[in-house]
Amino acid sequence: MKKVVTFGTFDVFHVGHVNILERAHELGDYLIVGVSSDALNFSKKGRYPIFSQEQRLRMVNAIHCVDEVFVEESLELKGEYLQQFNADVLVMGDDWEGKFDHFSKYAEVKYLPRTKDISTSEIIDTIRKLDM
Ligand code: C2G
Repeated sequence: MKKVVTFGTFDVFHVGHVNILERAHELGDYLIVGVSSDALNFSKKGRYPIFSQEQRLRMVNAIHCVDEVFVEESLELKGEYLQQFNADVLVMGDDWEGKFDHFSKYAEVKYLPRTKDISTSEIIDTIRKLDM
């Protein structure tokens, strides 16, 4: 069985997230998703996600092509996670192109094109600007 692992925050879940999860699943038989913890997000972006890690884990886990989810506590632990899950493929969006090549000793590293014209930060901005 070919195992695929991917990572992300998946905050304010949108169709770009669905697209990458479906394409990641197509690269193997079993898709495992590491969902960034609230603390990891705070350390990276200086703010907490809109949805808590429990909610984000539940939403990602509810997607039909996702077989398993876990909490990603640190960006640096990717090698450990890949070994722990016996991963064959690591999938990331191409906004991370080249950043995780050194994990190719644990799994084949593939970067998939991002879906154009949609992002969590743009959605948050649009909602903020709504005149309600
Ligand atoms: N994505 C995409 N198209 C978009 C938006 C996001 O393909 N329009 C992809 C990203 O490339 C990523 C996944 O969806 O592979 C999750 O996106 P984010 O939640 O923004 O993830 P990020 O905060 O970049 O991940 O180890 C990585 C960390 O977990 C952070």
